[in-house]
Amino acid sequence: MTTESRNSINDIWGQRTPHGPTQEWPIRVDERVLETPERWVRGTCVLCSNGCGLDIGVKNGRIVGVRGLATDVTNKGRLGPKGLHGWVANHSPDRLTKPLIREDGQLREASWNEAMDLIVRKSKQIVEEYTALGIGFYTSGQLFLEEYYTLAVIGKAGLGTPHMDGNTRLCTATAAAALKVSFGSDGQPGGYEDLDTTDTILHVGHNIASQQTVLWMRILDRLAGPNPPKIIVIDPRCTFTAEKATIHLTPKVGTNVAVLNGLLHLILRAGTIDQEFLNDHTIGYDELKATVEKYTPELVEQLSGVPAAHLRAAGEILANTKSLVSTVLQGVYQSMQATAAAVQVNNIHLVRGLIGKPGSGILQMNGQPTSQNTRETGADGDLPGFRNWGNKGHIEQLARLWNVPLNKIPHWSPPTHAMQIWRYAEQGSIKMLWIQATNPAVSLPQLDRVRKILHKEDLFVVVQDAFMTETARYANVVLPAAIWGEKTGTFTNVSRTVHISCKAIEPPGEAKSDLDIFLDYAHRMDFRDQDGEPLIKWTDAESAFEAWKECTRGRPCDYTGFTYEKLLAGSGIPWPVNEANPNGTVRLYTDFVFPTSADYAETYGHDLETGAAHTQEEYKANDPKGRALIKASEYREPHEVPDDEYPLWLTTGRQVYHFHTRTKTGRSKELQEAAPDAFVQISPEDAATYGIEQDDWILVESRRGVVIERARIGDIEPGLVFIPWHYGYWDDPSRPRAANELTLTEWDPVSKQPHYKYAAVRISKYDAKDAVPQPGLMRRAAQAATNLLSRNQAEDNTAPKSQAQQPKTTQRVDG
Ligand SMILES: Nc1nc2c(c(=O)[nH]1)N[C@H]1C(S)=C(S)[C@@H](COP(=O)(O)OP(=O)(O)OC[C@H]3O[C@@H](n4cnc5c(=O)[nH]c(N)nc54)[C@H](O)[C@@H]3O)O[C@H]1N2
Ligand SMILES: Nc1nc2c(c(=O)[nH]1)N[C@H]1C(S)=C(S)[C@@H](COP(=O)(O)OP(=O)(O)OC[C@H]3O[C@@H](n4cnc5c(=O)[nH]c(N)nc54)[C@H](O)[C@@H]3O)O[C@H]1N2
Ligand code: SF4
Ligand SMILES: [Mo]
Repeated sequence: MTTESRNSINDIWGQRTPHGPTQEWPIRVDERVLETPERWVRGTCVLCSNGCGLDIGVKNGRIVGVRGLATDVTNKGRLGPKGLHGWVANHSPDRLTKPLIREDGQLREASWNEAMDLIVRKSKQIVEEYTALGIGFYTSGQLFLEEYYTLAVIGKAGLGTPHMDGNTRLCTATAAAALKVSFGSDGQPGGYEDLDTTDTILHVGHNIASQQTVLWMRILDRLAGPNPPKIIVIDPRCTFTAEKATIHLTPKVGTNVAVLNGLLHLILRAGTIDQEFLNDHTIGYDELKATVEKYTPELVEQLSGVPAAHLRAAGEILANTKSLVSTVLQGVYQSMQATAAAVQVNNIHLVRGLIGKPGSGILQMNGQPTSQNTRETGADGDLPGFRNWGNKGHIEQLARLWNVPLNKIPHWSPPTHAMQIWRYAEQGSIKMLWIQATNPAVSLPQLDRVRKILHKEDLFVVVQDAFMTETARYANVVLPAAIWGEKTGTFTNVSRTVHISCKAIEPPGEAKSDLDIFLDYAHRMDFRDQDGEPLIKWTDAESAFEAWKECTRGRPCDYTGFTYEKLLAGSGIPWPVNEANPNGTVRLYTDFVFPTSADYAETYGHDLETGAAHTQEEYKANDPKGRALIKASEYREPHEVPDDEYPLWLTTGRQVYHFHTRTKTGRSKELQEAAPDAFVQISPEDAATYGIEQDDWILVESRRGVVIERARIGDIEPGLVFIPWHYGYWDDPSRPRAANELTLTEWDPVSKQPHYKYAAVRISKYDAKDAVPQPGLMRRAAQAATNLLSRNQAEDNTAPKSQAQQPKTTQRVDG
């Protein structure tokens, strides 16, 4: 019998528990169990970056429900719809339970020994013939810290390949880049606690109401209490978040820098800058002043479409507020001038001195639950412990720690970013690509290209996942992974708060944790240190964590004061945790000293326009020595803009009920029924122009591909269409429907994050039965549909399912 504290599908955020700036956020425990658990095991939700503490209810070796952890600083007991429902995927009957090996074009079951032996033979052969540069790793923002660190050491000190990055490149590379540009290192300056007291909240390209539902509950509770904060939202769509805004600015996609420069212009003009803070703690203000001078509200209106009066109203709030929390996410990170725009948000805080003080903080948001750890451990294009690849001293620290020769660790250039790894695989210099916990055949831009790469005969693809994803179908070897609830590990949320999540049940069949898979690989590859001892000296999650702690000593993300025991004590704790801060650190930079000095900084900076990296010498010549860096940027037009042929803008994003490619949420009956299929959201004006009615089928075409979706009309600016990108082909291969068929292969020059948030498209009404096939068009649609499945499973299925088969949804357009 299901017991739930609320129906989170209909009531996404639950009852208000109002609080004012002087009160603590009250406790409210959310729970959903299918049966009464025999025991509760400590866990943490992995379905977004919020990191909500919870208990996993277990009965007869199965998960039967979850309950929010009342003592946890992050959520005080609350859980959102994904947290309350997503765990059912653990027991889905279609979990992968055995390794698979491709033989004669077909995947067949194999033993672990056989599968790992094949991977090891292949690795050795490639290293021998082409060096370790023939091997690339494409990892995730969804493994645990201990797993990433093990992988990072394997890649950097075992094999010695620079080709390792995560899907975090698609997700939070810009968060890291913007923090490095302004403050010298990754690490969020503020904490969630600042939301409890702040006067103003600025959300830029972030639909927090849908994407971090529990953090939004915290804000809703402020709005319901005394002295509520003002809220400014910058988003071209009318989202759930925008509904609550004091001021909602709706710029054209890709114009964030114009809008933010306009806001800076208004703040400077108001004369409310903190001159003393600027003099003592920053460098670069004069350049910013000169740059934003010309971004008058009138010019910004011309560039972005935001009415001058709206911009002025937002500028007035930002110029006068006594405290400010800003959150930034994909509407910035995946849009034009990503890093440049994210940095302008940092600049708003710096010019007003609103940083390192209670109620003032910047959350350059994360999206995935553990993407902070991909970055910390260097399993992405960074080095472990926020070290600087251009600083020889930092490489020496790692060489000493791992006891390997300095030159074993690739540091002659920055680690290869994901988009380049895929390019190398396309070109053939990467011969083996090991993909873990990510589903690029749905999540990367320009899917037709991605499928072709995965399909290449000379690319050996290993996929490590819990399900037979669209990507796994292309693999040469599939490794069945244990997931959340089936393994122990730690991870860090966007508020720098580290949580532990424990093993509650056994994984299905022969599935193994990613940590055990990596350890097995290291053992079989016989990686050694300079003394001939095994390179990887740990054997389980806790010993991996202990090893990691040493790697962070003295770095901004100092973990040395953590233990598993401390993490189990009842709440998450924000790093740094060390001798000086045994109970963690809610807010960074309270002394206004930033990690920018040349010997400490994680980066020597980039030109925001071209992405060109500065050298150590250049940086040292003007060592900021602890001052924050103010970097200005001119607005540049997006790379692809609507024209006669493709007259509309496309943007893509998420819905509240699904997580990414739905491998978990799509297996929850309740979540899937709440959001059963993709759609294309269009304005009433455009619907009238094209003669389109609610729920009509629409053909959407870009220069790269086509999709066929149903129309949802409303809550969007004319000229813009939106498609949620959650829907691939594992549960419906009948029509091209993945938004990434349409998106473009371009990326930000600094963060290298791809641009998912704009592309030029055209739309037309599509009737599967009556459509007169247009030459070219139908061929492309047909080709797209047949390419959707794998080498061995492609079906010729060119038209959408009949309309009767498709569930009609009456639900409002989700923000
Ligand atoms: N329910 C749910 N929650 C999630 C996830 C999920 O899949 N589902 N995924 C998690 C992950 S990994 C991430 S990264 C986050 C993402 O969280 P968000 O960034 O909030 O999600 P998106 O919907 O991708 O994009 C946010 C908004 O950007 C707007 N936008 C598009 N183009 C522009 C632009 O040029 N400028 C501006 N200012 N806005 C623009 C879109 O209209 C959209 O509302 O969510 C996390 N939480
Ligand atoms: N058009 C468009 N595309 C986008 C975006 C967008 O806004 N628009 N957003 C981008 C963003 S921000 C992100 S984060 C990416 C996400 O894109 P993906 O990472 O491709 O999406 P997921 O569905 O989360 O894939 C995670 C996979 O890991 C598996 N998995 C879960 N837990 C484990 C585990 O413990 N071990 C292993 N081995 N596997 C596990 C899941 O079954 C799933 O297949 O997509 C990007 N793509
Ligand atoms: S807000 Fe995020 S971490 Fe919290 S319950 Fe929802 S999905 Fe899980
Ligand atoms: Mo993400």
